[in-house]
Amino acid sequence: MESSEVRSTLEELGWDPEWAAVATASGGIGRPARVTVVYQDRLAVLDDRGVRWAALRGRLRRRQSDDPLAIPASGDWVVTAKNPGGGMDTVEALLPRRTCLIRQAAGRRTVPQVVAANVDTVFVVTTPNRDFNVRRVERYLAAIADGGGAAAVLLNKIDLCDPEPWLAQLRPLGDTTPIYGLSATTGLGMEQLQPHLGLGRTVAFVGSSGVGKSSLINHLLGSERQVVGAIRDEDDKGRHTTTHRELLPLGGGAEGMLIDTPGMRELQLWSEGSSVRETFDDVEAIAIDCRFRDCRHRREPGCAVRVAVAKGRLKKVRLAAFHKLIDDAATNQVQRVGSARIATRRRSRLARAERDDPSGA
Ligand SMILES: Nc1nc2c(ncn2[C@@H]2O[C@H](COP(=O)(O)OP(=O)(O)OP(=O)(O)O)[C@@H](O)[C@H]2O)c(=O)[nH]1
Ligand SMILES: [Mg+2]
Ligand SMILES: [Zn+2]
Repeated sequence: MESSEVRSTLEELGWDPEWAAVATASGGIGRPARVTVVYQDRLAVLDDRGVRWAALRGRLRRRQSDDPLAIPASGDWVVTAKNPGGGMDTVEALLPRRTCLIRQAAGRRTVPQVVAANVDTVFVVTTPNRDFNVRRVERYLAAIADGGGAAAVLLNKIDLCDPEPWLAQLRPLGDTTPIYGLSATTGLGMEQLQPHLGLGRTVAFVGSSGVGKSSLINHLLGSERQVVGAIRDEDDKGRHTTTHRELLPLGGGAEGMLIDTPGMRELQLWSEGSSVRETFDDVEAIAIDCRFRDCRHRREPGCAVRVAVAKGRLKKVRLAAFHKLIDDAATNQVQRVGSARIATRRRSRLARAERDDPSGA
């Protein structure tokens, strides 16, 4: 672990009276600390004394084997205690999250995984090159809406081309989500991130490998703290340089905390479907005129949404993306309910086939 870590007060780390009340209610006795990095058997936590290792108490470890969401993640607040037997401190309690970004972890089964917790704003980073994909950004926004934090879309690397046509493609994603063009390399537009930072505030960077999440973080930190890796010439994709999610206080007189994340192949939505509708407020606005209140805009008679597509008032790809998200959310819900019971062989085979289907990506 780095010894040159920045010292922060608990308040700077985001602690407030509400958290104190929650900690008391949790029954965990000890010191509050914020999780920075999580490894298999231990985690690094940060408090006003600096950073140290901690291990989960048996009770918490047993709970997490039933519930993957009980595993602490970067950004979580925990209550820690000295280990009477010496050695690493123990994590006594995981405090309920205010916001959390969840994805489906890759693996044999569909398991939810917390990407980052207690984040005020999630920055979805994308780039004006061959890796650009509006639909992917849309999926990120839906997952963020589910988790409860605010979102902003960052079009990074605008030093490479005229960003306007790319920004124009992102703007229809919503009136409430800010879209910023910027460059980690030249610093152009970086000031747009400042309103999201500040005392006790936490932002997280998500997006495909190679979009420049770590570069943006280094620029904000004013140091080469995070390793950065070149993208591939053949398709502009990154090489998965960052391997761990990590919380980093800004320090150096600046207030706020940053969470770097490894580039995800696909943030597979973990969603109830309701926020899908929020993300597609343009589709919903037209759907008011559908004959049926629960119209799915597929083959129902009197569907105003399909009329809008036919008349060119709504893009066909936009409706397709809407359907795709609804389908993903439904699949996830089925799999989640399924895994809570005893999964039959057949069901897990089905889930696997669905996950491995490349057309479903
Ligand atoms: N031209 C230009 N290149 C950039 C900019 N930001 C990042 N890069 C380059 O893009 C490549 C990838 O940057 P990273 O910061 O490693 O990307 P990342 O999103 O952290 O990638 P992973 O850790 O793999 O998820 C590096 O070669 C960076 O130098 C930018 O604003 N402009
Ligand atoms: Mg990185
Ligand atoms: Zn309809």
